[in-house]
Amino acid sequence: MALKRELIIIKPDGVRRGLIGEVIKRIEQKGLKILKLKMLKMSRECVERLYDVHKGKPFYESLINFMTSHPVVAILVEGDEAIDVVRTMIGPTDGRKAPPGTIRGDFSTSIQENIVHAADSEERADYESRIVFDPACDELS
Ligand code: FUP
Repeated sequence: MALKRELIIIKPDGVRRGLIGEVIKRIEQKGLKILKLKMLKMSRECVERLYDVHKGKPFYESLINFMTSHPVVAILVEGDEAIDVVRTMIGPTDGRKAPPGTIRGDFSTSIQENIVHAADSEERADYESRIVFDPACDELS
């Protein structure tokens, strides 16, 4: 058993569309343990840190604007191989290609507005958790 921690963010579209409960239900139903959970409105600077690897890409500005447009919900979970388990549950980035049964496959037809973000490694989960659970990153606090 390889116990790992994964960071999930319910993106502005997921929150606006009333899918917070649906995403949390799926996390709990799967058997992942929720360690931390927080609603926040991310500052631009913190979203830029979150998406540092995408800086300079054509979709970067649009992505930053979208992620700062509305509150999000950050969820830190723990479970056996949690990174792989969560990435499988959410499906591929493009909601149009994500298979039914995945969160993106069931609720999105967009690449950007695809309901959830999840870190792609343990290192990134740790890095991203520090950002989203930092009170300084939350414009609601
Ligand atoms: P994922 O790890 O599945 O969330 O996807 P990526 O890290 O590849 O993408 C990060 C964010 O950039 C996602 F919100 C989707 C967005 N994106 C675009 O908007 N356009 C693209 O062409 C690729 C990614």
